[in-house]
Amino acid sequence: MALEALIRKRGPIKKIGVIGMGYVGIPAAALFADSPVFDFVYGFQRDSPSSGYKIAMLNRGESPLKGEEPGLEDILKKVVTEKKFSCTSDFKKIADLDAVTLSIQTPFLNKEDLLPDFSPLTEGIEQVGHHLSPGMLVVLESTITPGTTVTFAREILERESGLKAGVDFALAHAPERVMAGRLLRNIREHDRIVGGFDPISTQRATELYTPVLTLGKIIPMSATAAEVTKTTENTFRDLQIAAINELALYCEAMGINVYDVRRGVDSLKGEGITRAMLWPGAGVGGHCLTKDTYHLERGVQVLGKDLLDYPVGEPSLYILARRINDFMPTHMFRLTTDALKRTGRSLKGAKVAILGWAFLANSDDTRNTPSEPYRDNLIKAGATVIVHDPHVLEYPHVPIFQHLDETMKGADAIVIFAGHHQYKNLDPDHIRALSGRSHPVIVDGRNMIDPDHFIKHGFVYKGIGRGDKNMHKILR
Ligand code: SAJ
Repeated sequence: MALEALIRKRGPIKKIGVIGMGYVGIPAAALFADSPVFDFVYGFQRDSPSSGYKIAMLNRGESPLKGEEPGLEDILKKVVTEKKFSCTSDFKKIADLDAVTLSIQTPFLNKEDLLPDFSPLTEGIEQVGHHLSPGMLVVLESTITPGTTVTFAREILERESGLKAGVDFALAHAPERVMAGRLLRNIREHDRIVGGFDPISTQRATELYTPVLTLGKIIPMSATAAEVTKTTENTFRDLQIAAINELALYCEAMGINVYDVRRGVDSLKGEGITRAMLWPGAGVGGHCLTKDTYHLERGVQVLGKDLLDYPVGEPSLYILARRINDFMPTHMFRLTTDALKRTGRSLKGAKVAILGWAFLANSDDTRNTPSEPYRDNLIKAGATVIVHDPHVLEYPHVPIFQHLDETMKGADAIVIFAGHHQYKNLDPDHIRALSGRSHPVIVDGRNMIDPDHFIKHGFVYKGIGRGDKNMHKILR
């Protein structure tokens, strides 16, 4: 029976499964369950030692997610009380459902060979395949390499079920666009890219997501176009950050202030005239921008193999952008070394205080933090390093201090890596007294302090993009 007839026979989507109770799956399941359009939602979670605890928590209407998620626990308590949602590790229940979404992380094993770690996602897809029934809709929400839905995922589903995509079941990719702290709002208000294996799959996936959107609209396309859209969103952001980082390095070399140039370029307004002038900084961390470029690159290598026309011998602009952003912690190391040298000190035996371990300002998220390679280089050079972060309480093998003064006692250099608001009003006199040095070094990786304020108090200043200040006269 053709897919359309199977779907018509099954009727509107009523029972939904969400696989992967993480920061993507939990709000998705809660919003599906809270919609009057749907009857019931199962949240599927492996009962593993590391995350099995989530099952009982979620069935009590409690969120296992760290950090504030406005409204999430209220909705969870509501849908659990109304018996519209329950969390289970019994994947056999998939067989009774009309639609299943998979929100399982796809980190990279290592950046060198662009091989994503698909094992957790594979296990989830196999589970769905085992219990797939005719007329069901399967949607992948994880960020995946372009081509994954219509090849890798489809092959597993067809092999495990004996059914065929586009004939017996609908298959789509609807990438998540959620950011911690705004999960529910993002799902409701962002437009939702919905990419089907075929038009019928796109239509069925549109039926699934429309009820949870408030301001957001559905943007239909093919599954592969949806995968390229998602990875491109972050690739282009990473590219824009690399562009301003490279400009900052140029401005330092030319002795000018990158923020003057940024303000100047930004002043060019008018329709159709856009310059995405983002902010130069000590580096790019997180689990989105550091990964999605490699997904896109791998996609074009696999899908566009031998078909890609590109300047011979030239590296991918996007990979080069990654290299520039990953160079920024190295540049911070150079700035630190040069600043210490200006007062006759070397890194060997110097005490360096790193302010900020989180990869993002005012956050406790430390994934792929640029502070880490910088700290590794300092230790290799024989420096003593102490790390401060008001939001990060612990990190494997790195002691993190929450008391700022403690961190700066006896420091030869203070280096700002995260734009936490605590670092906006550092007092030069106080820090100088704590450091006990006549000319302490301060390196500003996030444009948090006023250079003159510190230079006047005898500091040796270096700042990303501050070519106008980085060779200042040492006062006092
Ligand atoms: N960064 C800069 N300069 C900038 C902006 C960011 O150096 O101008 C650095 C940050 O310090 C951080 C890294 O880049 O180390 C990433 O920052 P981010 O603001 O992009 O935050 P992420 O990594 O959490 O990105 C997420 C992405 N959201 C999803 O994938 C759903 C991204 O698409 C969003 O654009 C971004 O949040 C956002 O705008 O908040």
